[in-house]
Amino acid sequence: MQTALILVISVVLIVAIIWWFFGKHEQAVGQAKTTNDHQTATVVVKGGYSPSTIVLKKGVPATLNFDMKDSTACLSHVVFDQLGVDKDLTKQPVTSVEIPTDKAGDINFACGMNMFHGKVVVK
Ligand SMILES: [Cu+2]
Repeated sequence: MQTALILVISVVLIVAIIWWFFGKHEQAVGQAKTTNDHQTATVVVKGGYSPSTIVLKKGVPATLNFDMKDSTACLSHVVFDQLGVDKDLTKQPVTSVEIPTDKAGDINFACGMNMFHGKVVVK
């Protein structure tokens, strides 16, 4: 009887772990604030990017502010491969990145080790 109980608990744990790593978690989408024909959005960096998807309006100059709240080396840099941007976020509390919005599409960003990902959607 006890063996059966242990088996059940093990299966529940394994399923929970698999869900945690591979499950499709709800991802927050951030909208930019637009003032005087300029849009800004803030991404909080703490154990990942929050929100991890930011929607920007096409044709409106945009600034993405990375609010650094993480002290791990992993997230110390943010890299925009498509833009050729690699910023050190540890120099100041908030680091701004100018995002070109002249054409619609996705612009991906990641930590320096390519472990955490986020994207900017221009539309
Ligand atoms: Cu990393």
